[in-house]
Amino acid sequence: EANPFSNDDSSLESIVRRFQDSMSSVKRHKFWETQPVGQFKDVGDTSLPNGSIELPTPLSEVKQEPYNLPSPYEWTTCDMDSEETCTEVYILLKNNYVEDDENLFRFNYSKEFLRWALRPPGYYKSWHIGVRAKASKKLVAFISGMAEINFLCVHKKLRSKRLAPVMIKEVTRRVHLENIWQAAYTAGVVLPTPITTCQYWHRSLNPKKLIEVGFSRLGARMTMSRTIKLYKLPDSPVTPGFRKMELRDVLAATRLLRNYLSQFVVSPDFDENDVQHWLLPTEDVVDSYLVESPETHDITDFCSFYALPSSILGNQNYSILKAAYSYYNVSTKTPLFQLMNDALIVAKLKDFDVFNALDVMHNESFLKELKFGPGDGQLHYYLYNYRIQNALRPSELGLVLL
Ligand code: MYA
Repeated sequence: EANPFSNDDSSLESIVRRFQDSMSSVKRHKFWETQPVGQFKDVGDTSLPNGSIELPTPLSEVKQEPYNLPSPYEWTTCDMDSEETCTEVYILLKNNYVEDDENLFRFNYSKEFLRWALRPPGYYKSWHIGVRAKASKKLVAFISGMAEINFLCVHKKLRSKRLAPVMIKEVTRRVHLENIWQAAYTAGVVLPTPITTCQYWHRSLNPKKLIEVGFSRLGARMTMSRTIKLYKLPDSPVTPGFRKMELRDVLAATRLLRNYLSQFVVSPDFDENDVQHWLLPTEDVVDSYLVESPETHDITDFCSFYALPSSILGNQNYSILKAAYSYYNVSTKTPLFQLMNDALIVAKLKDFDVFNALDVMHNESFLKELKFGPGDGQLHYYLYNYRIQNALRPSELGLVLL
């Protein structure tokens, strides 16, 4: 860090101010302060307009060559159609991706999941960016873009070497080359500046295992058998006409979703191709159910969740935590809490240990009633090159990223 006294602006006032800045609890972000994102210093400045922070430049002015990496490393484009490359990405993430604060669990996205998440309609291969060690060719870092940015991962042994900023700049360059100037991303860390901060809630499905692996704790004045009874669910869904989504439902589901999502301040603009890709059930990756009215055969309600297991680190008895994550849910006839109760029932039948949901969209209305408990994890949502002056409430957000 620069010496706060080294600048030649040496009025007492500015020395004091710079000293205070250097000591202040507001973290500096050497990289993020250079990027077109809402800056902490601008929070509350109502004179700044909502919308793009930087205007698009002509494509010919976008840097044509990749950014320079530190010399031991080289760029690689990860071909997710290749079984071998997909395995390499899978292994990098399995060993180095996101952990909880206590390092008990680490996300373990399956290969099938990665192929699904990284190859939606119209995806760009060049946005699946890897970094290899030149000498060994080992894959040591990854970042991917889908206009949402995800799976930023640097091998544990290469942390804090400022590799992440180069990777972010490189993915930005490749997105710009496709004439796209905005992106969405989420992170567990606070960066300049979240558009909203959401909380994870967890509904135990297999409380005994969750307690044994340290995911949850036995409540005060609770025994194991009372806890198991508390979380017990019916053996099958209760809503008449509740069934798995099929290919023939894509049009009806798209209509339902588009209509529902249009009420949120930030939400995806799904067409039928997107719905077929993102919501049509894929074994062990994503599951969707809907309610078909037994009388009219109209599709009136919809719920979905994706499968994201976590590795359990250092437990003798269990190695995998099976978690389902609430995705997009729409209720027009069936009360949302009843629809989600049916989602819990089918998730339990599929042997998930826990059902997770963020407090986005209308989720808050069912969380407590359905015995979800608040987690300690927070998830911050960000937009790149788009200012929203007033932070949103989680319930104003209609977007779930994987
Ligand atoms: S979120 C998941 C992120 N991955 C993990 O948490 C996995 C485990 N951790 C790691 O692999 C590393 O710790 C990572 C950082 C790779 C995260 N998002 O290289 P460094 C900033 C954004 O020395 P490392 C996801 O995938 C940090 O504040 N920036 O650090 C969405 C500092 O900058 P500044 C982050 O620890 C990703 C700089 O990096 C994050 O070795 C969205 C330090 O770099 C983070 N999660 O590596 C990316 N963590 O000094 C942005 C740290 O300014 C996309 N940093 O504070 C932006 C849109 C781009 C497209 C635009 C198109 C128009």
